[in-house]
Amino acid sequence: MKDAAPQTIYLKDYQPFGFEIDKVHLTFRLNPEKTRVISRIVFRPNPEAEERDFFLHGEELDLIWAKIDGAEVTPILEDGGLRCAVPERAFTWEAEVEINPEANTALEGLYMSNGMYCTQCEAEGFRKITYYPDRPDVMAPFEVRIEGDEKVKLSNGNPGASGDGFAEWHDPWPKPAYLFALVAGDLVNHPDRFETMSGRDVELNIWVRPGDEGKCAFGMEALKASMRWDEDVYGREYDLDIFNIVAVDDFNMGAMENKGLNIFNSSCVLASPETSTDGNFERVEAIIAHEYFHNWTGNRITCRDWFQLCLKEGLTVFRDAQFTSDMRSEPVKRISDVIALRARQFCEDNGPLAHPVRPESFVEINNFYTATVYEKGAEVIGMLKTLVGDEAYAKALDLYFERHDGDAATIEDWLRVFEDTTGRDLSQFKRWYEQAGTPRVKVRDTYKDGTFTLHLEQSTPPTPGQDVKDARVIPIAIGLLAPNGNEVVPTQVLEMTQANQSFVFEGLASRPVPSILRGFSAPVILERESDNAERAFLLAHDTDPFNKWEAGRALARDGLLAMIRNGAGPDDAYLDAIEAVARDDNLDPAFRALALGLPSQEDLAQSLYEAGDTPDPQAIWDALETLKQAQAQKMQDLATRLYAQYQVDEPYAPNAEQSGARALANAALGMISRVDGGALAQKQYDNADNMTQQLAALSCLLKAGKGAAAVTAFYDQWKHDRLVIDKWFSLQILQADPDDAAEVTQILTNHPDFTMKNPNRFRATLGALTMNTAGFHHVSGVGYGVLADWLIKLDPINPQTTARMCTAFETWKRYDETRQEMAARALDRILAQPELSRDTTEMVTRIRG
Ligand code: 0A1
Ligand code: ZN
Repeated sequence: MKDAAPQTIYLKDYQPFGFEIDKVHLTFRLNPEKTRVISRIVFRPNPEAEERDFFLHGEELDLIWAKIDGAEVTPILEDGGLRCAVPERAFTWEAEVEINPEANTALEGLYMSNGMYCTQCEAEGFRKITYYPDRPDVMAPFEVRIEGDEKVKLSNGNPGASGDGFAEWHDPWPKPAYLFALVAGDLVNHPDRFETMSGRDVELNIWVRPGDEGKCAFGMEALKASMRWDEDVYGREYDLDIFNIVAVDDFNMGAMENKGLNIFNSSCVLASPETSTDGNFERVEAIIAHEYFHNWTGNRITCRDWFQLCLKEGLTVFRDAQFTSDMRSEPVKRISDVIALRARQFCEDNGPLAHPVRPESFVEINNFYTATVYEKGAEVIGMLKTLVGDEAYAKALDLYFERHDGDAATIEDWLRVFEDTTGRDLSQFKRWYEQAGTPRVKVRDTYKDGTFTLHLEQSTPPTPGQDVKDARVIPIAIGLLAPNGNEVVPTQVLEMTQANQSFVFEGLASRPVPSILRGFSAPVILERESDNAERAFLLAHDTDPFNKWEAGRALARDGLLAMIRNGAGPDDAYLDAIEAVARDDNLDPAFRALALGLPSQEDLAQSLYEAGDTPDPQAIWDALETLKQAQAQKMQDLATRLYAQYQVDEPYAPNAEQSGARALANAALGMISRVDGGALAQKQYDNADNMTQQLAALSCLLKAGKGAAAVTAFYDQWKHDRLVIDKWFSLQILQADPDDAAEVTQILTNHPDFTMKNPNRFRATLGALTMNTAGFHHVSGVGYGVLADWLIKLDPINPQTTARMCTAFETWKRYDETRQEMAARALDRILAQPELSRDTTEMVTRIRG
C-alpha cells in the first residue's frame, strides 16, 4: 500500500498539462471482481503548455491494451501512471483496463457498497478507474456506456440510449475527472420534477436501496428549495435535463457533487421523523443544498489545482450557510456555526496541523479537506462581503460567473472580480488565504469628555512553517450601548488594517458598553478584560443576538475556569443571568437552548492552554458536571415550567419552530433528570414517537445511570436500521463516564454489528470515543491505546478515514508529561506500521511534529 516515496507537491510548481481533451468516451463492462473499462479520448496539444510530457495517472489498474489512432502501443508503466510517445497533433488514445471493485475497501474510485457499484473520484480517485490526466484543470465532455444486468445504471449528464443490459449517458458540460460518477444496482427512486426559472422541466430522483423509499421526501423538498434559492439569490439556473441523487451506505465523507449525479453518504440524505433527529434533518437539508450549489461553484467554475480547493469549498459552505439562515433562523445558524468553528477550526489553527486556507504544499490532498479550507474558507468570504457590502458582493458574484464560467480558476481570479467591481486593492486581504493561524485582537478602551476610544492590537502566533505574520484586514462589527441598555451607536464595521489601531466615537453622554465583533464578523480571538457585571449587562441588553449569546458563553467560561483552576464553586452571576435568559419567553426557544449550553471540554482545555496552564481533562469534566448539577438544582422550577410549555402537540415536523421548542424542552429535561433520577426521561422515552424525543430521553437515562433497559429496548426496536444503530453505538460511548469510555468502546467493537468496512459505523464507535474528551485523554492512556489499535487495523482497509481520525491526537501537546508520553507512544506505534498508507503517514508525522 505504501507508495515508494511520498512526494511533496507545491503550489509554486504548477504547470498546465501538455494536452487538452476534446472528448472522452468510456465503456464499463461491470463485474464485481473484473470490471473492464474501455476509454477513448481525443487529445490535442495545449498551446498554453511548455511541456508535452504525455503522462497519464493510473493506480491499481491492469492494462490490457492501449492504442494511439488505432495502432497498438506499449506505454511505459511507472509508479502512479504511464508515459507514452505521442504525435505532435491531435490524436485518439484508447485503452482497456481491468479493475476490481469488490476488493476496493478504500472507497475511492469504483467500489461496491451492499452489492451496488458506485464511485468516488474527488480528489484523485479517477486514476483508479482508468489512465487519465487526473487533475482538475483538464476538462472534457464525457460520454459513458454502462454494460451490466443491474436494473439501474447511472452516470453524469443526460440519459442517452438504453436497452437490454446497457445504458448510455452524455454530459455536455466539460468537467474534470474528479466530477465523474457511475452508479449501478437494484435501486428504487423517489421521483419529482422542477421547473427552472426559464421554464425548463428537470427530472429529479433520489435513488435508494429498496426499503429506504420512505426516507426520501424531506431530501427531495430540500433539493427543490435549494434549486429555487440559487435562482432567487444568485441567479443560477440548473443546466441539465435530470438531477440524480444516490444514497450509499459506505462513503468516506458526507456527500459528493458529481455533475448531475450527486452521491451521498446515506446518513446525509435519508431522513424520517422516527429515525432522524431534528439535527439530522437540518444537516440533510444543508448538505443537499451544499452539493447542489456546487453545480455552479465547483462544477461550472472549478479549481485550477487542489491548492485552490477553498475556491469551491469556502464559497459553497458560505452559500449553504446563507441558505440555512434563510430557511431557518439566522442567529441560531450563526451561533451554531461559530461553536463548530471554534471547536474544529480554531483547534486546527492552533496546533500542529495549522495550514493556510489556501495551502502551499501537500503530500496527500485528501488530508486537506479540513475545517480550515471549508469553514475558515467560508468565514473569509463572509468578511469580504462585510467589507465590500451586499450590493458589491452581488455584482462581484455576477462578474465571477460571467467571467469564469467553464474555467478552472484560482483565488487570484476570485479576488480580481472583487477588485474590478469595487476598485479596492485586496492584496492585504489576501493574507487571509496565505497565513495560517487565528489572529488575536486585544482590545482596550478609554473614555474622556464624551469621547470613547477603542484601542485594538492584532497579532497571530507562529504556525508550522510560518514564523512571522503580517497584519491582516479585519472587519470588526461594533455597537455601543448606554448604561441604561439603550443602543447609542448601532452596528458599524471598523476596518482594522494595522497591527495597532484606535477608533474614536464622539459625543457620548456617558461611558458606553461596547459590543465588539458582532455577528462574529471575523474568525479571530478577542481578548478583552471584562467583568461579570458587563457580561451580564450585554447578555440582558445586547441587540446583537450573537454577542448576547457570546456574553453568556464568556460568563460560563470564566466561571468554569475559576472552578477548574482554584476549586471555586459555581458562579452565581452566571447562574442568575442565564436563568433570566431561559425565563424570557420573548426570546426564541432555539436561542435559549443554545444559551443554556456550556463550553465544551475541548473549549475549556484550549482556553487553559492559551493562558499558559496545563489542562487536566478530568478536572474539566468534574467542573462541568458540578456546574450542570448546580444549574439543574437552581433552575428546577423553571425547567419544569419550560418542559411543559414547550411540548409540541402538533404532528412532528422538522421545521425551525418545532425543533427550537424540542431543543429547549430537552434542555429542560436534562436539568430535570439530574434531580429526579431519570423518571421523566423514562416517561418521554416510553411515549416518544420521533427520534429527537427518543434519543434525548435515552441520553438523559444513560447520564442518570438508568439506561440499561432502554439501551436494550432501543437496539431491539432498531436493529434493522443501520443509521439508527450508529446512534446506539455513539450514545453509549458519549454518555459513558470518563473512567469507562474506553472499555465501553472496546465492548462495543466486539458487538456483531460493529464493522471496520463501514466508515459510519467505525466513526460512530471510535469517533465517539474521541469525543468523550475526558475518556479519550484518560490518565491511564487506555483511550489513546484503544484508538491507536483500531487505527492500525483500519489503515490497510481505508487510509482516508484512518488519516482523518488521527486528528483526535492533534491536541496532544497541550497536556501533561504523562499524557504526552502516552500519546507519543500511540502515535509512534501507528507510524511504525511497515505498510502504513501515505494518508496516515503524512497526518501522523505532522501531528507528531
Ligand atoms: N467535495 C465534497 C466532499 C468530498 C471531498 C473529498 C472526498 O473524497 C476525498 C469526498 C467528498 C463536498 O464538499 O461536499
Ligand atoms: Zn463541498
